[in-house]
Amino acid sequence: MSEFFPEVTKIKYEGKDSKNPLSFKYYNPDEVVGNKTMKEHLRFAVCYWHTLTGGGTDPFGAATMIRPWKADLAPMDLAKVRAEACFEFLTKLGVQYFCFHDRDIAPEGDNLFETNKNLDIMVDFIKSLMKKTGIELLWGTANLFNHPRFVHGAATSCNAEVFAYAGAQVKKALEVTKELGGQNYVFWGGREGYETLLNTDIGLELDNLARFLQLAVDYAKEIGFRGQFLIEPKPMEPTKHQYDFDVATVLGFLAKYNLTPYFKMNIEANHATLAGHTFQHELHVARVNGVLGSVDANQGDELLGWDTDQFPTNIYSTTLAMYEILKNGGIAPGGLNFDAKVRRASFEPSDLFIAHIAGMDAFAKGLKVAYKLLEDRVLENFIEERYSSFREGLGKQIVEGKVTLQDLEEYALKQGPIRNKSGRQELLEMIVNQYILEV
Ligand code: XLS
Ligand code: NI
Ligand code: NI
Repeated sequence: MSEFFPEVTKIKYEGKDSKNPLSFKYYNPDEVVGNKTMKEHLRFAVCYWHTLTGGGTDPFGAATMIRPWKADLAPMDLAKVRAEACFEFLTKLGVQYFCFHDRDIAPEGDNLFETNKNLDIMVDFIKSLMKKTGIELLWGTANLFNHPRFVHGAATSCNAEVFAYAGAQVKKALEVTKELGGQNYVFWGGREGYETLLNTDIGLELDNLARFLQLAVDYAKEIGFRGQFLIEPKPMEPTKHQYDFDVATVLGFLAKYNLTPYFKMNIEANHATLAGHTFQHELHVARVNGVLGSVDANQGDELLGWDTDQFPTNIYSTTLAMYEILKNGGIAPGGLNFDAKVRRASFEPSDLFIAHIAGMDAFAKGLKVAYKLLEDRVLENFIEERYSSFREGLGKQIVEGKVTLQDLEEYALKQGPIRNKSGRQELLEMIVNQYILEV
């Protein structure tokens, strides 16, 4: 096998004083934080679509990426060299997991039969690379949005033939994910949403989406696929209104269709911000509802209203994300998947390494800060005290469901002037900053 990135050797931890861009400054895989190593806490994954397949096109310009393989190879040959390059990349970076869509790893053939044949060949090929390198599959998924047949959506298409095609594709993607030992399976809504209500039957589309997910649950059971099912919320893009808007919306949908037991969430930072939430908000809502499953680690741009999928370098955000993940008791069997792409102008192969290193370091630092914040119970103690009125007297009775409106009236008529305490937001922000700077 030829080497694709000869200018890069295995990336090492050199510590925070290193000036070497191709080294970790904070991510030290074997360093123990609490009861786990950093590697076990963070469970990093590389995504195939942005890092191996993406070429850097945008609506105004052609691909810019210089990649160490020839783009004019026959489609299956190209698929194979990409896979080899992928495993060299992961090995040199020291990342244990990858994620893919069916169509990232193998090209479409003339019909579904040929397409599935291509996929089978590539799955065999990738399986042997996984065996050789020890790298594992975090999750698989089906691309139900790129091909023109999905113009009106997949499971929520107005066309039953498209529903059938999408079902066949998910069936195969589940088999392939199982074959490669995938620990999770992701449903991101692709084009499941609408552009205008003037031509849309939302009721039927949502019922169909639920039917589609139930079929996947049933088939997974039938073939013995035990990975965790994940839904990845997103509020918009590519459709104007995506059905899986945010965690709260998906929770309501799952409850309505009795699908709650089978799904957790894959939270993407940039999708949270598009929904008008912070990354922490979405992680937190998922966590307190017991559905925090995995993370697509990236970040958006505060000034741009689309899914820019930048590498996550904002330490404030990674700190609060790791705080939620630690409070969740970890992220396994999910992980931190870099659903992120280098900027179009960062077109050299070494930029791929630098970008991932930047993201891994930002999460490693976030992990350490979050661990210390939790160890010192900085926010916990404050929050506990803030709600202390619900642990005794009337508050306790409210929580225990022992009061009526008449009781409340009786109490309110008798009580003196109400006294509230400061929420001390600025104090807490000051303390979080102190931890970020000092840990
Ligand atoms: C798109 C999504 C997509 C999913 C996988 O915005 O983030 O990349 O993660 O289908
Ligand atoms: Ni994503
Ligand atoms: Ni995204």
